[in-house]
Amino acid sequence: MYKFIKTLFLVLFSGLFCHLSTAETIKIGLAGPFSGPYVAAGDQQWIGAMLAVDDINEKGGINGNKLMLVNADDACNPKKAEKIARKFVNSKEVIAVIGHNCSSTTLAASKIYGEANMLMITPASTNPDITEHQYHSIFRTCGRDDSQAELAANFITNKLNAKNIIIVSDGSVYGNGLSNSTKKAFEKIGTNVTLFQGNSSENNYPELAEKISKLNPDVIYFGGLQTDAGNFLKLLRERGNKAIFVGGDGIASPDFVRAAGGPNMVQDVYMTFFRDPSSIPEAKKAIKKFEEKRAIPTGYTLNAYAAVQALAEAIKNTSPNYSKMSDWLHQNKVDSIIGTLEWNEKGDLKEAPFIIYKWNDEGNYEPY
Ligand code: ABU
Repeated sequence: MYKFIKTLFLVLFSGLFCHLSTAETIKIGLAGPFSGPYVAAGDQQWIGAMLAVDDINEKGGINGNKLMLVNADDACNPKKAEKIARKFVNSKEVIAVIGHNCSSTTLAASKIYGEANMLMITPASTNPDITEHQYHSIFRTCGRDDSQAELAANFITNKLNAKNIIIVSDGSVYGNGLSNSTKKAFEKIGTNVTLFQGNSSENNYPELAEKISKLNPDVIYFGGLQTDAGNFLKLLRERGNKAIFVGGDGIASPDFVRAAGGPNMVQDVYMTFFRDPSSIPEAKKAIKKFEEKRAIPTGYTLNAYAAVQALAEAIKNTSPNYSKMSDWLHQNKVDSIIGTLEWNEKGDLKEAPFIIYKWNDEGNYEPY
């Protein structure tokens, strides 16, 4: 069913690409995991960017020129991401890049784009190091893990009143970064963590689920991506473990619910994620358009749309000029469907609040 909806969505949008001649197009790289275990995250980015491009082109494009996406699949693999970045930089085929998606790939590729001063905007990668390198041309339309870690630690301590807390990482760059940030955030507020299972590149999840269940925690904080999180939650629940499960933005995908075994398995699950933009009129319109195309804009779909909007403004206001686009984004605000975007000198959004969400019995998440 999911594959059918995805195919239908791509077919509905495919007209966009057929009508463009090379002379009229401005090509934008779109890099993310379009195959492999993290494809659901890549799909969010893909459909968000596609709808934005479609909407801009429908209104006549930018200064009369149409936009076109050039997709590159990194499969959430840093080596592949580096190869893509080198190709984009050397070929000059694209003017800028939306992506990558996994923090591991964005971190690897951003060094190449950064050295070449090629504009890259990630809609989903939250690892702080990506912007701590302070490359002038690297931006995000999402928040950072140190920020969501603080929110999670405060929520678990003060709202859930948890006393027995366990932190688990999935071993990814994102998961290790987030679980370390969350551990630090607990330390900062004086909350004890019973067990920190972080920084491993491989977990034996069944063994870990046994071990953790015996410790009878109030809360298990999982720093990691949707599929590992879902698989691990399933193992816990199958062992009768009823601990509250808290994750970061990496679980904001229906794939988390699928991996966990369905909506009945995601009860008592909370998540930190980017603030809900659905009350913003432009976001409402976009959400309606997605729904008309039978696509639900989960996770970072709208942030990917916003990344294209930011890029479009930079193109429009610099003619476009390859190196001036980054200057322009550092110096100006952009009205987007997720709110007004304004960046600091690192390329981080000045305002990127996370809020707490809870998963409901239909397997969807909603603001808590
Ligand atoms: N921010 C969560 C998903 C992507 C990543 O940062 O790896």
